Amino acid sequence: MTTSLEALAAWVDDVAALTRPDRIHWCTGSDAEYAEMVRRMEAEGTLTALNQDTYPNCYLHLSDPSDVARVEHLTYVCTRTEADAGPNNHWMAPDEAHAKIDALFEGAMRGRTLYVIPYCMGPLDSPLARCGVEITDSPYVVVNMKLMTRMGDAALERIEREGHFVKGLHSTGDLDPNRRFIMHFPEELSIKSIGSGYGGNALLGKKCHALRIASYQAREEGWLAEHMLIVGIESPAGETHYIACALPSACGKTNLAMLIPPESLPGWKIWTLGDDIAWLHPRDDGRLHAINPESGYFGVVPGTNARTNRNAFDMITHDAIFTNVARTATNEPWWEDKKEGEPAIDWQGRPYDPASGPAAHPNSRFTVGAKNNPVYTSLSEAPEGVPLSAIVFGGRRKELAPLVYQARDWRHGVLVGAGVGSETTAANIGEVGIVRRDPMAMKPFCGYNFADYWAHWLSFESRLSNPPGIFHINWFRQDKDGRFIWPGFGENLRVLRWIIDRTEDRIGAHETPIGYLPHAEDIDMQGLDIDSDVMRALTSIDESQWQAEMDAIEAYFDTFGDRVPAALRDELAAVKNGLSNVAAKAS
Ligand code: GTP
Ligand code: SPV
Ligand code: MN
Repeated sequence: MTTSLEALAAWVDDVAALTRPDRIHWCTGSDAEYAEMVRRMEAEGTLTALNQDTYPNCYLHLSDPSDVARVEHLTYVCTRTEADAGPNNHWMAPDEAHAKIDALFEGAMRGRTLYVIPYCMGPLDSPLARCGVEITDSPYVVVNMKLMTRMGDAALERIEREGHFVKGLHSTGDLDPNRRFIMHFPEELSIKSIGSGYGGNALLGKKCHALRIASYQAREEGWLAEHMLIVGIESPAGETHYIACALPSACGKTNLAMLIPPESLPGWKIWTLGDDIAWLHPRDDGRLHAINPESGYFGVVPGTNARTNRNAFDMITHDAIFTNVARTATNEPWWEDKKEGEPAIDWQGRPYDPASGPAAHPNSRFTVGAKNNPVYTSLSEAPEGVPLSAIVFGGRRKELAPLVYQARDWRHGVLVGAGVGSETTAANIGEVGIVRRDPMAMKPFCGYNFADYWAHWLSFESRLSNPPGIFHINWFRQDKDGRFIWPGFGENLRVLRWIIDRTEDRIGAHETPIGYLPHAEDIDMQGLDIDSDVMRALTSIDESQWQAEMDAIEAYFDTFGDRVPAALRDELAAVKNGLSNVAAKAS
């Protein structure tokens, strides 16, 4: 036994009896252990060293071609009653789910090593952090968890002190999609995942624990677990505001969290606290505070270049793991839009041939520790987190949604979040580019019924005397030829400035039925050449398109029946009413 905690030792024994590994390894989290794992994977051929002169300590992993993204259709929330999981989740009765997945775990680790990974989500000394233990037979999971979480001895010490932890059981299995399941048991605080070695399916601290299980715990305990980046924005005068921003998968969180201010806005600084997940807690000061439970990034590679995001580009030139990118003839990693080098070998290890699709998989990823980021701030370790000035929702919408707008108040803000729609991306296996409802960017990640989740969000109105302002952004409007009309990336700082000025009551706005829109002159356009027609399109709304949108949101709410909070229905009715008044006036 390698732990003083009886419950943990017993669980590891039970899992070993079921899965029959050859060996058991308790992860310490040391650098030597990481190096040994890398060596082992190189020996078995599951990790390849990249060019060590230009990309020191960088490695490449190519996953099974059927295993390249999250699998929402195979992801289940197994609460006792189906209604508690809600129409937003796939559901299976807990007994049936355990039986089904345990049958697949039987003997699954024969010939393999069982790794026990104790980890802590959040700073090790934070009262807001929560611990878990992942059991896995994948050394790739071990090295990724080392880069992305506080993992090993220190976490185990805390777990032994507290006496409880979230249980996550993972095996790569045989990678047959017919025997792949990601199952969550929120009432038991446990997760079982088999048949995938990829990202959110396998790194159980991330989406499975820190969002699905944590969102369930957060409702019981009075906080929120959200799919949000956390960023600090320092003005030339030295005033720093913290903003948390929820965007669906592959819609710009990592890039916004480490944005580089354009040269025409001198003196502004950006600090990254988190790029994917935020845990939000009301505190005695009446404000909402945020911590990032993770300590590393699992970020989208394609699109990263020196012009779009120099920080990200530099961050992944050392001590990084790449998954499913291509390689150049000199063994450097390569991806679409890298803007330098040429692909020689594609993400499946074949000689590159443009006829067989992109060289790097569209959902190819990098894994790096947060301290690789040139604009990392040690505030990421602050046990109490940072106070939020604004919460920002958003989506990927080629039409309809303006560049930015502000909700009237908290309640209206909850409607704005609950109504988010976004085009699907390669982060999930399935069709790409279809608009779907993705409330609070949590469609794939909320561990309980969305209607109850919206009620929980609404309850913060009375818990916060000084709530953050709520906003909505869209970087992805397109012209008729499918080109983005907003330059995005560093230029997004202009929008963040407007948001901050609004929360500080420094500027006015144009009131519309959907909320406050910017006066075009209030967005600082110095040094940016954008057609005034384009700016007008980005800062106005088409009322009839918005009427159709509100109808679609209402129809979506209807699928949740009576559980939808009355206050949310009232907010929706008020917006609809406002839109029809405008339409009546116009005709
Ligand atoms: P997950 O890790 O899946 O949760 O994604 P994310 O929300 O962190 O998205 P990320 O920042 O990795 O961006 C995803 C893709 O969108 C990348 O290809 C980026 O290059 C692109 N992108 C990010 N920001 C912008 C922007 O402002 N404008 C445009 N046009 N593209 C952007
Ligand atoms: C996402 O899909 O939102 C991600 C990648 O951040 S994964 O970790 O695979 O969920
Ligand atoms: Mn994400």
